[in-house]
Amino acid sequence: MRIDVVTIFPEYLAPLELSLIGKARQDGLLSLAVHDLREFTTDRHRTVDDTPYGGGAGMVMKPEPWAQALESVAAQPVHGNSESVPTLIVPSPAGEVFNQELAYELATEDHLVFACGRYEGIDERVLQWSAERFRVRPVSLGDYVLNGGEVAVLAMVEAVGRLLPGVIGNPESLVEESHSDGLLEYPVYTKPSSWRDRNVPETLLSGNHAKIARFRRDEQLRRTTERRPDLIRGLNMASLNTADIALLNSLGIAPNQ
Ligand code: 6GU
Repeated sequence: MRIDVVTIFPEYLAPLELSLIGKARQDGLLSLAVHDLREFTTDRHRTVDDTPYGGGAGMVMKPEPWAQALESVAAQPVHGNSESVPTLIVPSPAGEVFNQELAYELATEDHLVFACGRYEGIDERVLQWSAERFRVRPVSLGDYVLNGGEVAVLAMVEAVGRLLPGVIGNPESLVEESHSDGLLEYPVYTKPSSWRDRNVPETLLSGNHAKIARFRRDEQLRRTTERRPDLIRGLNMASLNTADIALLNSLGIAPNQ
């Protein structure tokens, strides 16, 4: 996969050289480039913003530097596939909400471009114009406001990058993590089995693998009911077995049908 990030703060993306994503880049599993939007300005002051038409607070990012930057990254060939349409992700609190399902979808793409807005946002015409060469997706991390898209890009690139083939040594660890089956992850414990008068749940020491699997599943359902009732409401009934439904009933939840 190729990823391009356009930003006025390239240094903000430095952590993408570290850890799992940094290693994936070194190993050639991910080709990632960060571009300074100001490199695509032509005036002496390298201006990227201006006042909003219609008035109001703050500044708006000017269209022309964005058009130059996006044309430049779209023109760079992506190894393996010259036919595919790159996806332009525009981080914005006004976007669709990013989740694990979207991370899986984006992980199948050949070329992702992230356009980091600052100030009050990017001139809307850039998004319309971009639709001619990109699949454009405004994406939000959740219902709160960041100062710009850079921190959101760090989160999204990590969530997508770890799903690329070969990035995580043991792909089994992707199977049982939070959100992979619509539920939160079960709690985990390690040695010692007794620590400051707190014991690891007995079942986990039993060696009975069927009982352990049931215990963990119950804990997932309990935790998700407590912390994320919205996820329980959204569960696909076909993913629940008789024991799951019994546990949910014991928590006072009668799954639909
Ligand atoms: Cl993706 N961008 C910005 N600027 N603020 C946000 C966000 C994104 N997601 C939540 N808040």
